Amino acid sequence: VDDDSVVTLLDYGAGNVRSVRNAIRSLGFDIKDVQTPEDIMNAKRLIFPGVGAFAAAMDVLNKKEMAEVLCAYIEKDRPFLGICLGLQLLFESSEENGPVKGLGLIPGVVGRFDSSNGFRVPHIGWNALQITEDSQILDDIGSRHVYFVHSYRAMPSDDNREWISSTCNYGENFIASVRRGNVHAVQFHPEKSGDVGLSILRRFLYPKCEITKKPPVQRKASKLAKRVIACLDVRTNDKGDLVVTKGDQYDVREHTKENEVRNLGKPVDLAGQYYLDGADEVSFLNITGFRDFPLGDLPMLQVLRYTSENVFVPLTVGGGIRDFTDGSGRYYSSLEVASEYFRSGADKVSIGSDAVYAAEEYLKTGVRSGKSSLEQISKVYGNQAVVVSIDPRRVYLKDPNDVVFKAIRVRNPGPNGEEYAWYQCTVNGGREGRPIGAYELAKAVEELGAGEILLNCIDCDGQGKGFDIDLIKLISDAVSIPVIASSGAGTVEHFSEVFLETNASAGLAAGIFHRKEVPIQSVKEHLLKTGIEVRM
Ligand code: 1PR
Repeated sequence: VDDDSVVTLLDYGAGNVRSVRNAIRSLGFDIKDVQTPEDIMNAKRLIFPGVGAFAAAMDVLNKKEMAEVLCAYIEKDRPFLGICLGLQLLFESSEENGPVKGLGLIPGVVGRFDSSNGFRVPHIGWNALQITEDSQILDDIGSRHVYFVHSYRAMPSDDNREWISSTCNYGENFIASVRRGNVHAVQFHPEKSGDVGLSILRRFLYPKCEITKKPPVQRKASKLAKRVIACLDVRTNDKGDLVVTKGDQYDVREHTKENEVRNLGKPVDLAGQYYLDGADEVSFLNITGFRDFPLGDLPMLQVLRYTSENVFVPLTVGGGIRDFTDGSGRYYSSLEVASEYFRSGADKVSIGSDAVYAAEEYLKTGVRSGKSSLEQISKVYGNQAVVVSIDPRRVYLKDPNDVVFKAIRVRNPGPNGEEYAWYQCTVNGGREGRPIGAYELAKAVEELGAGEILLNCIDCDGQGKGFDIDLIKLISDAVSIPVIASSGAGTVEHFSEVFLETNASAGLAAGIFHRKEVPIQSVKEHLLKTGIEVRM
């Protein structure tokens, strides 16, 4: 293979870099993996997509005797692109489980975002950048948004000013990218930032390429954009095909004589279409995962692999993440199940039923056992990689003191004029109610390590009458991690309503997108007109 079309990739095996590989390949390059320190020195161009925790990454670099070589490579001004942790490691040290010493090429300490000022940590989502004049790889992007997911950040100072090529504001101005000569590093994820991200990678790989688009005029202030997420509920139909389905209040069967599972399309095709339509994220929920073991469900892994080849925004997958013993007695931990999902292209996993059991146990004992799937996966892959999906059902009450769970006054009274309700969590796709409320669950899973909450509502699912604003307000005010509002979207106004009246970070919909009733672009245009920042 011609050296000119090869990218050397420093992947030390701590997580999923499949999407970086896919993005590089989509730009016409082959990949050579670093096996030895010499491979770094011989690289024509080196990409370092740091994943996992700072200390673990430094440990691997030191053990493999790559830290010194990497510093030498960078000091020689050879073409380098660090991504996310690949930027942070260039600094002197990090406070992540530390202080831990870094490569020390850039003055400064990497610290945690301060969540006390009302900004949710992790910082997940799309932001525009303030770009300095001399950014080179960012020359195409202007005020367009890029995708971040991180809890730690490096701050600008007089000592590192000459390195900074862009900053981003998230409660404070932090370093979004650095550049010196041929050395670049970005805190955000170009491989997950749609066509903008691909154009950044392209400019790194082809430094002499012309600017493809005239960047739009720089806006004054940019906030974290509200995300619009397309969700695909996936299951095998009675013919054995994996299909995208959609329920009414979780009932996915047609009410005809055949009683078939509703079939709204093919998962990979629809996901690809939603990416092109401007979805900020795509979620797959394997809705029968609670009874079918997902690693036996190879088509779902295949769906992720194929999707991640062409979809360059974050992918979440949920369903069946739990410990499991198969027919032959082989035991699989939930961590193995999640790892397989990550290896196949998922950026986040979503846990439903198993998180309910974990929260119940935690509230009963008051002890974080560390054994739940939620705790184990977030320990290894980080909080930002773990979503908890809540499937609550409204239970109306005359008197809020009738239950021990958090009950609230609801805007639409119940069938017998009840003015209050609590939101009972369910497991197994809504089939079984559990003795825990959505409020109690949300707070517990945040403490157990969830990085985000996907908040459904069985009563609203598939109804097209709008999100459950009471529930979403309750939960998004109760936790400091991002909350995705889900269930009930029927019009573009439902999205502005949920963002204006609650602290939700994202709005998710399924039915209206599958049935092509409301295009994603219309939702975004409406939000923009309403003064809500979105990625266009
Ligand atoms: O319990 O860890 O195996 O996870 C199972 C996952 O599958 C959970 O995330 C659960 O929400 C989901 N699930 C299980 N059964 C169903 C079902 O519909 N029968 N789907 C199901 C949940 C809800 C949303 C839906 C929104 C928006 N679907 O994902 O997409 O309500 O719909 P809309 O815009 O059409 O109103 P585990």
